[in-house]
Amino acid sequence: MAENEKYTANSIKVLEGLEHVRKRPSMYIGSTNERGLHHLVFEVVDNSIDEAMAGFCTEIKVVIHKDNSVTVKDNGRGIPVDIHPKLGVSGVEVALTKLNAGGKFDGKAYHVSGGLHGVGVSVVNALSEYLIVKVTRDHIVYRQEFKRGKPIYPLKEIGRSEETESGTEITFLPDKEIFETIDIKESIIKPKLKELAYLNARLKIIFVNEKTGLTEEYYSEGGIVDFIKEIHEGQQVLPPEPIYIKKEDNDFFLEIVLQYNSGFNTDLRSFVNNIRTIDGGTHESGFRTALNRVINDQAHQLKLIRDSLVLTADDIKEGLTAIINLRITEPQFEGQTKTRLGNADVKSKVYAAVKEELNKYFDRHIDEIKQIVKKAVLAQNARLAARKAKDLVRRKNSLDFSGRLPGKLADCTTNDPKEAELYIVEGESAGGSAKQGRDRKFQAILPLRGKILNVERARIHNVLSNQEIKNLIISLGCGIKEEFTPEKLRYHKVIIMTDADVDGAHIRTLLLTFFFRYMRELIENGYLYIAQPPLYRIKMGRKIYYAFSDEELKRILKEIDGEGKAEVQRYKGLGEMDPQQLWETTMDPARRVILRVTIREAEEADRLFDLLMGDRVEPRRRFIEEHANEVVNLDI
Ligand code: 0RA
Repeated sequence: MAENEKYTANSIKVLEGLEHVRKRPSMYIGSTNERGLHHLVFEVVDNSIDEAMAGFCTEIKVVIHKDNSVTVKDNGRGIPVDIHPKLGVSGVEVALTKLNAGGKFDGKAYHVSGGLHGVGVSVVNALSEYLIVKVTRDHIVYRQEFKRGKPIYPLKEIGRSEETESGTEITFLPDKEIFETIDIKESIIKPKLKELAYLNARLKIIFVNEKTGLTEEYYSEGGIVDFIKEIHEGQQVLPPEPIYIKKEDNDFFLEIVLQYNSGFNTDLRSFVNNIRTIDGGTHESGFRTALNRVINDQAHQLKLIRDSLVLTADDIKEGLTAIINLRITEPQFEGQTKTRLGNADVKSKVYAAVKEELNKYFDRHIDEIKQIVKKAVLAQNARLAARKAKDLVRRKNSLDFSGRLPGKLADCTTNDPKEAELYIVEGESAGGSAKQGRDRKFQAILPLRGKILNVERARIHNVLSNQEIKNLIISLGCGIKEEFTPEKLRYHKVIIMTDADVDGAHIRTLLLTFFFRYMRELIENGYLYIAQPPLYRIKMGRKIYYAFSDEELKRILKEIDGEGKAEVQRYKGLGEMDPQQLWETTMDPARRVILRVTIREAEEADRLFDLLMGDRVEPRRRFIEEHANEVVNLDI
């Protein structure tokens, strides 16, 4: 293939690449909103920062012009101007038109890759209405201009600069056809440049905003140590001088600064190749693990705490501010916003480095480790005390009517306890009928899962861990035992409504026992009742009768004898009554019979309960013998 054919083929490829950037800008810069717009600026700045990290650049100037064009100028080596042997164009043109060329053919240690930065200045070029690059090398100044990524003319020599030996200056105007807005904001650019000056000690960054007239210089001799001092300005700190550690080899640079303040928060800021990793990652986790390890080891070695005591991560991080500045060759940024470091090997490398360097530091700073351990112990004690207090409050609150009412409670509309009634109903189906049949103005229904209650009845002593009982306590709102507050009771009639069978009797006994032991006053005040559902329904022609006992059934049948054939239905459970029947027979205040529970009855139930559930075999046997007939009857 002839040279010129090769060149033509290459430039077609290049143009196709830049076309794609313009067609799908979000694939390269994340979005075309304000965020994407500012990525352009940082992309260009990153290239100059790379040059500074490589040790060839000491000064970067960023200018926002009135028309929102931006100039980034550095005094690095300058993008190579010689003709690229394969591509046949200048290095400058390659850097600005070839995707992912990035201008870095030297394989230099840490330049940005992955993430949203690091896509290369060619992307900025493709998304700019125009871009002008000026390169100075050996005092010779070169220039090239582009329009929407395409060169207007090849790189040309335009003169000499006596004061500048080398450097790169790029001016670009973001393309209004691409971006939702091209308003470059000081509030976004300025803090980032400031941060970059801290992350790159002894690099001078000049920021000029011609739109606002602002000119500022950011320069830090101490780097991240100055950074943490600024964060902690005016605060009480420990130790007085921040702890600084550093580890560096061929393709790994790590520096960390840490210091405590008297607050309770943790401020961990990590950066990888100058990019903030807000979602953390392997470098952060390596640091945390090492810090916890070293502080515990030191505390034990120096016998500052007993062997069995472990300071947790929570204890150690309270009031901690730390800045991690990591540079590696091939960072893998993960997550939606590419703000978490994923490189697996980084964790162990950071861990080892921090452990070694921090131990070295503490070996020479005994006073500092003593004070830090003291602070962590204090944090631990405070945390344990706080947890205890919280648990106590929680335990109280769970039985307190301060939170929400249970979902199972169908409450009444009145707020006046004097007229309000609570029906405690055995079983969900009877509960459903009661909800439909009630007068919702003053009658509330709390269904209890009878089976569960019944199975758990033996554990009355753990009654407070039973969800059904908890619901009951919360519904009543008045607390229990010593904390029982009658003024808070939400219903002045509490009515137990259970089936007329042996399970129902068990549950009634359990509830009576509960009230007797936990809310005795409720009984003493005469608020507790037992509903009397009918046992039989007698239908004679169009007339309906209800009988509440066998005697009553006999009496009714006698009375209506001769009027025809009576249909008798025995109710085996509340669930067999429809809502209307339940209302008529058991809930309508005008027609129902409810029995007020006396203390004597509740006490009897409590004794009965103990007798039936307790461990005392002898009295139980005697009881069953004495009441054998009743028990048999109940079980039918
Ligand atoms: C490739 C090689 C060299 C420097 C650069 C790129 C470079 C790129 C940019 C972008 C903005 N400022 C920059 N400064 C330098 C090294 C050239 C050499 O070896 O002399």
